[in-house]
Amino acid sequence: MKISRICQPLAGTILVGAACLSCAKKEARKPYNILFIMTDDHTAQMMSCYDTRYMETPNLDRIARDGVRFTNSFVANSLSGPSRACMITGKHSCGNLFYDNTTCVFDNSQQTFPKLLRKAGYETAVIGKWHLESLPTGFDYWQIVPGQGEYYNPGFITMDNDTIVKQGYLTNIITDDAIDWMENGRDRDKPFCLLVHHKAIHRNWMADTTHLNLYEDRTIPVPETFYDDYEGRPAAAAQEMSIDKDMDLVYDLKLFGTGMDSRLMGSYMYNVDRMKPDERAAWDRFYGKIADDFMERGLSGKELAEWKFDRYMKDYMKVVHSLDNNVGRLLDYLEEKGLLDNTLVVYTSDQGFYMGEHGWFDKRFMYEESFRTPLIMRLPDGFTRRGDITEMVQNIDYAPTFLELAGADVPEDMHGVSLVPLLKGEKPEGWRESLYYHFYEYPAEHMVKRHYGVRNDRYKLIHFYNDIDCWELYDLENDPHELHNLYDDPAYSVQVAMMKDELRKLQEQYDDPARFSWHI
Ligand code: SGN
Ligand code: CA
Repeated sequence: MKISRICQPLAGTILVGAACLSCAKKEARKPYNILFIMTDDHTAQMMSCYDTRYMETPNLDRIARDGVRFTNSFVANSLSGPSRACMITGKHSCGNLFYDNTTCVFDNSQQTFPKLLRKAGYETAVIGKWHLESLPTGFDYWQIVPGQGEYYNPGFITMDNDTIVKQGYLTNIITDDAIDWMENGRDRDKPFCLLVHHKAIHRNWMADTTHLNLYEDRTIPVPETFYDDYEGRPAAAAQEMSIDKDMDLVYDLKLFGTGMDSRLMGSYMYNVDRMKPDERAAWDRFYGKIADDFMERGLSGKELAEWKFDRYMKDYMKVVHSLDNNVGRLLDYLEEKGLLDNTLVVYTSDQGFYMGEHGWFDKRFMYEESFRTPLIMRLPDGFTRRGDITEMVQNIDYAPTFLELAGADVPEDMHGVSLVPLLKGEKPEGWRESLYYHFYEYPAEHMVKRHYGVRNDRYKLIHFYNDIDCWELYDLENDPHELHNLYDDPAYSVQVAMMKDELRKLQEQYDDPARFSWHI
């Protein structure tokens, strides 16, 4: 898809007539800035603009209230590195060749939207989590955390490939650095595209010590599907991401000092040993009480599983709280500096997450909670669309969106589609009716089997492959929690065939070699 400029500069020409006057007005408009905030593992269930059951996120809600909320936003591969590669290239994993977190290094010589924006005259920067293994390219400025990053007194890799340690809590530091770059670092003669990419809310959900006491008085009911038995879904049964069985009492739930053994003790110690003495004292005081209480209770069975769920939710919420505050700081900065109305502010996550649904934490599956990702935007002047956008969108769409917004061409080989027409309130004809998904990281942590699939507004078809050959079909209208696999139900043979056709079509369209490995 090519975007052509409607208005060419007419140097030295006297403009007469309404059409030309509006043309001249458009040319006078300053190019839009882009502030792209992305978090890690932040799921829509934990944002009050999407879901009011659990917690309040007033600053994120500000973005949605003043702008738009996508209600059908998805990723292409629900894992950090791959998701970031899809986002930055506008291509599915089969197109950018970054399939998983464990074996891949991103080929940083390939085409990405920051490189194209730079060519179009933008100043580009990324601050925070990167997770693509090779160093960032296409940025005028970058400062990234190594790998997953550390919550406390974290390391950063600088542009001269040095590792430095900064003092403080990571979510605050990333925001400080982002504001500092906007204020002092950038070339003010150019529009900017700044990627603020947080480690929060990634495992093991370590809150800022100043927020430890939040949410402690809340009673949080387990979700409806917490006790899922995975009947008819062998791949779902095979995972290792159960709150009950796999969530670690020391590393994840911070029950240190109880004499309890933990496979992840080293990881826990690595993280808490980074704290300054006052931080560590506050931490140990808070979790020490919880550990004492836990030991006294002597929980087992369902009670233990629900206790773990409750602690997980509370820790996660504390980390979100900090994130929400820091998003507020960024919005305030833009407002104070008069930049807000000329900036597209995007908030999303690298994928969704399970908050106890199916009994899980983590992501990876093409089931709704982790296939979806939150997406809200505050729109700059000239974009009047507000409220919900219900079309199916995917993280491969961000790259073409930013390019179109910048007035740059969208390369033909990008798989994604610009969201700009949706942001303008148009109802573009022929909008996609189905989405493609492919997850590759197996065998690996959490043991979610490889799978690809297709989803339309009613059905979802998934094929788990590799050391399993298992198909699943869900009727999302009648079974929104995806508990009943209809694939072998003769009453659904027509839907199975229809979805297989669609899957084949998408695998051809995106040139995914997986299309050669199965037969109808
Ligand atoms: C780490 C976590 C996993 C998580 C992956 C991927 N383990 O390995 O629980 O699934 O990251 O997450 S931990 O013991 O290191 O916390 S991703 O968001 O980066 O893809
Ligand atoms: Ca993630």
